[in-house]
Amino acid sequence: MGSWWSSTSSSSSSSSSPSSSYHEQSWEEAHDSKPVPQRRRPGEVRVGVVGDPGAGKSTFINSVRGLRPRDPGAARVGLTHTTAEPTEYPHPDRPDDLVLIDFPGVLLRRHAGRFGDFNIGQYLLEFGSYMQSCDVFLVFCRGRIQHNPVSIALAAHRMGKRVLFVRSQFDKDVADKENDDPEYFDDKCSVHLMEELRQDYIRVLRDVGWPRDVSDDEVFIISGRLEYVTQDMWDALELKNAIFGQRR
Ligand SMILES: Nc1nc2c(ncn2[C@@H]2O[C@H](COP(=O)(O)OP(=O)(O)O)[C@@H](O)[C@H]2O)c(=O)[nH]1
Ligand SMILES: [Mg+2]
Repeated sequence: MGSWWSSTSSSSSSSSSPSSSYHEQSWEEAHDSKPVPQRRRPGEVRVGVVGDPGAGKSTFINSVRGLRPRDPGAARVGLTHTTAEPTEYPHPDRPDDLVLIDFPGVLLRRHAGRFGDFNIGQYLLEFGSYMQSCDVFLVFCRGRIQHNPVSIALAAHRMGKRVLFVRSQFDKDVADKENDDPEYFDDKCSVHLMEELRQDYIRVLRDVGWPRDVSDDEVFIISGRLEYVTQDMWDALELKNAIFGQRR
């Protein structure tokens, strides 16, 4: 049985470069892409943060650094702003050897003279080298994991990188649940919801044919806002520890 993305890619295999799929355009072919990563320092661990625009990547990076969006040195966040180029931020507790890299969200661009939806080949053409410089990826999504973040995650996996999945904006999930099913919280709390969403997430990844079993401790359910990250709400502490504990 073909996996979800192999059937997706074969259906798009008639498209021509540069809109060719990931399977036609390997990252090696694309590795003269711009921009180029900063020079790697000895022993440095590089954590790439990828995913949908608006998933909360920049917000989370700011929060790990103890910054609010408008603080000096903070990554720009917002409902319309999207990061245009990979941007490196030193981890506050290991500024010399741990770097968080805020990647642009999925691209929705006109290219090759036609309207283009997200194209992993194009993404790798632009950011493949930068991705190659990372040791581990945090794949962010808001809500259920979707096609585009899985495509980026798969590309990272095929580069031999570690991949961790982050479902962000869980505070909004809780508010939605309160609205949709108020009785749920009569005898349950947000931690129950968190575990349900984690199992659902793992099930979706299995169903789409993710190449290996994903374990509970590879899926993090968080809110990336500063107050939740500083108070270690939900999986914030586990995620911070996972980042901090990464080795090359
Ligand atoms: N409620 C809530 N809002 C969030 C969270 N993370 C990000 N946001 C908001 O979502 C929007 C997009 O966030 P941003 O960090 O710019 O997303 P990015 O494109 O993935 O970098 C901003 O308005 C943030 O304030 C979260 O965990 N909870
Ligand atoms: Mg951003």
